[in-house]
Amino acid sequence: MKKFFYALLFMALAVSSTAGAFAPQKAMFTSGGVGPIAPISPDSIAGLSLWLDASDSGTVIHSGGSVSQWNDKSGNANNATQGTSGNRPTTNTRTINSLNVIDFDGTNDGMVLPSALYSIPNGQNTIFIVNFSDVTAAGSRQTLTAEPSAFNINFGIQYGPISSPNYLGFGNGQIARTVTRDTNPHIFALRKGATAQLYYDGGTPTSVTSTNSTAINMTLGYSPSYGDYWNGVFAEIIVYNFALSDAQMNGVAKYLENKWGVVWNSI
Ligand SMILES: [Ca+2]
Ligand SMILES: [Ca+2]
Repeated sequence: MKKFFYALLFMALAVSSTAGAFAPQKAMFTSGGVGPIAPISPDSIAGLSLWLDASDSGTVIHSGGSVSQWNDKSGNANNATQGTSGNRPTTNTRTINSLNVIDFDGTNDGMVLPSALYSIPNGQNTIFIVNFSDVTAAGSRQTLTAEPSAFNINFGIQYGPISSPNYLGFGNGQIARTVTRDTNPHIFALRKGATAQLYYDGGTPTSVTSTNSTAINMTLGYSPSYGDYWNGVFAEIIVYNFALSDAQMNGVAKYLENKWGVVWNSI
């Protein structure tokens, strides 16, 4: 009987070690080991700090399509808001994969996130952003942004030229990678542990040593110091307060892939 117990224990340990350092998701066992990646719902992983989902109409508060508040589904009520009517993005006019997205005009549209999130850049975190850019020309555009001080962006993902190439950037040039701009929706992701890794539709990241600092602001679609207004749409934004495992990254990305018809190359 004892032998049988140890055999079971060994099997359980073997299964959990192949699934990575974090608790495996239930759905991961449905493939029977190595196989297709199962989607992971964002809120099934502890440490979810922000979850904005444009396809969930109950979370988008608007008047005539003008969005004053985009409610956080993480359970933390970290809702994005915009008090000035001319600066509000638009809902119910555009879609990705037949699902509603929020349209930012590239001129003055942006949303503000609450101070409860300001500590997130001061440690480990993971960000996913499903978006579509209307512009392929040069010009820096902000997705999710935070500043530790004015004119010093330390968190989030920029899209634009740092000098001449198009790039995805994290921080003030802390990560800059050349990407080919196109007319497809994409998944931008950042995983910040001991190193900060920037992903463009998954695959091989661009990495730098992480630095930490508390933010004085956090915004969606623009930088309070620089402007850099996003011209295009946001579909979904997910932020965790720790660095996800590879398996967790791939699982959350699979959820986004299935939903929005975007592509994620497994990491
Ligand atoms: Ca506007
Ligand atoms: Ca536009």
